[in-house]
Amino acid sequence: MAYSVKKHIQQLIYLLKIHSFTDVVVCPGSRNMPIVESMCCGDFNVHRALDERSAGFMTLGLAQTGRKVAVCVTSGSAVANLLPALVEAQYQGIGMAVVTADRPKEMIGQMMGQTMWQTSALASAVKYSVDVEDDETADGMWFANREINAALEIAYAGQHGPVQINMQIKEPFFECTVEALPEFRKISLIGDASLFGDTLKPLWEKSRRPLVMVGQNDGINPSYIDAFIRLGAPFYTEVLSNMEYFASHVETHGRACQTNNNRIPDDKIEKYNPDFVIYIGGHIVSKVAKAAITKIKPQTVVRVSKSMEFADTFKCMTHLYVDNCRDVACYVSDNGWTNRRDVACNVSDSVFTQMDSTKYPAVYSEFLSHIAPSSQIFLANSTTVRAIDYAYWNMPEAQAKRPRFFCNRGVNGIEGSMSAAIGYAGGVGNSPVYLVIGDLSFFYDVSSLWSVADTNLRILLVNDGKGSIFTKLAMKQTEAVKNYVAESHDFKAEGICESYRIGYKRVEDGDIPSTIWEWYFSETPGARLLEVTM
Ligand SMILES: Cc1ncc(C[n+]2csc(CCOP(=O)(O)OP(=O)(O)O)c2C)c(N)n1
Repeated sequence: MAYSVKKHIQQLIYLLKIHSFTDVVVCPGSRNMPIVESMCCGDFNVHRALDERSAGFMTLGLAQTGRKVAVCVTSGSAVANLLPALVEAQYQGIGMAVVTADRPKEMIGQMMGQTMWQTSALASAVKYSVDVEDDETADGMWFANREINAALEIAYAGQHGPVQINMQIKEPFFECTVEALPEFRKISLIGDASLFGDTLKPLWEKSRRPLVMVGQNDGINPSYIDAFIRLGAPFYTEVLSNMEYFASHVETHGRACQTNNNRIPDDKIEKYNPDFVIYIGGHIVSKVAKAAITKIKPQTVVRVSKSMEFADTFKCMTHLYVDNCRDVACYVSDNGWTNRRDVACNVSDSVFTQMDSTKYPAVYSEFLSHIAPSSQIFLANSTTVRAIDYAYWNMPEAQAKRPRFFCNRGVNGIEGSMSAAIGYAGGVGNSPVYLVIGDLSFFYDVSSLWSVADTNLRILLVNDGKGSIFTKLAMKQTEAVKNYVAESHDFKAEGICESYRIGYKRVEDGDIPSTIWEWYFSETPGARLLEVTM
């Protein structure tokens, strides 16, 4: 007996073992044969059943003895026969892994034997379901690893319940000749207090170059930030991390939130070469920062998240910690994690260099130099959020003003940036709200201006006559790209502003007179738009 040659089956068996599954219940079949044979040499207690309905209930009974159990069935109606036991397990809160063998998805509905849509068949009864393709490319293996890890952890998180792992298996699939399983990555879902408790402390103590990365922050539990500051590690932050703005919350724990003097810029992460990364918050905008961590593959990568989604942004997460919104700052001092300010001070001096002031048009840094303290600034996606981020980190005076940044960064759409800013402006009454936006994002969302008249929204429209991001990517600049991808145009916003009764002025970048900025920032309430063309 030996393991299947199929890599996704090897991953499945390895991960079942490393997630402490001790028992498997197996049913007869052809498509699931390589899984069953691999399970038989995987050091599990193997139980057999003929009828899948009964196998489901046997699994439930075994699970009630406190063991972690998987059931494995072949494709087709075999899968549907598990449903009664899964519904029972769901309502009793009993965890288990349901492994269903399947044909590749292009075969479903093609009059092939024993095929049907197997994940939708069980969808109502499982907590989580993953459809693993028989794909041995790096991306295919990453997907299988991440998703099998997720399923096996989610089954036992919160209210326990069944999870489905649907294994698509291409022909030929009977070859089982692998004597020893290779190792695969384990991702652990860590619970309450383990973040600063026994699980990670030894890894932290061993680490030589820790790094805390903060993504979009619109409600990170501030006590985490306080805890990380106390730990003294360097930070990677962006404007959307809003660290300076949220300083006041953190100060309640007795220290100012200043991470900017301890910040590693994205292009220096590779040189710093972190071995322990904590990633908290939403999206990180910088592709350079993300690619650096993916390349380095630090030994420990902890994602602190509000959801149980296995967001493996860097493809090397080792622990997922779900924040349950408690005050955690005390854990750090109580559990005596070593402060790593030693590393922090050394690296930040050696990696900091002046930024290239010509990388983006001057309008972005000019805008930041004029803002009032605590300004509320909405950024559109694409170039805008990157350019403002770049300018901000080169401007200590802007950081000191502690602005708050917003951006539709959940899925990066360009369609509602202005709508969101108008909604916010409508909610805060007379205080000015700022929106920096590119031309496609602006023209896309013009209908939102219907409601702008009652607000004090100040729009800075950077109109470069195209989706300029597409001229910076590695795509060939053909006529088709120019017209239908970058959507080149020569439209201006003047007529639109007249229709919606928005104060309007237009200037060329590089020569924005101070009187124009005075007009744009003036305290007289009312919506206005400054269009900067280039
Ligand atoms: C709803 C939606 N459609 C399409 C896209 C793809 N997209 C990303 S950036 C971009 C161009 C944005 O152009 P603009 O707002 O002028 O910003 P620039 O990069 O030129 O500063 C497009 C179309 C998207 N993100 N969201």
